[in-house]
Amino acid sequence: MVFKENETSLALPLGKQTAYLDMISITKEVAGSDYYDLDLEVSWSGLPSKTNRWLTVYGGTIGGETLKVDYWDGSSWINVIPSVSAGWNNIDISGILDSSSFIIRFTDTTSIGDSSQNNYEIDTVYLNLWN
Ligand SMILES: [Ca+2]
Ligand SMILES: [Ca+2]
Repeated sequence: MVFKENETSLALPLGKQTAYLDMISITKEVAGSDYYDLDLEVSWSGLPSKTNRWLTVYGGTIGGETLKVDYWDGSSWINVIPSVSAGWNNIDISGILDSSSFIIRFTDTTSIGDSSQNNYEIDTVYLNLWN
């Protein structure tokens, strides 16, 4: 998308021939259809109230692009795992989980312009709750 401002001129005293030309080009870049973006949500409901609350993610082969986990605090997404690694990822969410439901999402780090597809293996995701 290109916007171009029209040529403008300014009336000057007799004998002077000066024209002012302005052209502004604004280019809006739109991502093509060949970019890769991950946004996978997982939710729990009917959770019991327990003293200890942990989120566990077991990763298999993790692609080169960083995989993150965010949780939903009721109004926005807050990061809880900055970079999921292969093997066990155990996160204490005792100070986060305070209701009977919990929603997380897996996201990658680059969406617009990412033409390189990555694969992630997540073997299990669970909440460990106990007193
Ligand atoms: Ca991506
Ligand atoms: Ca990628």
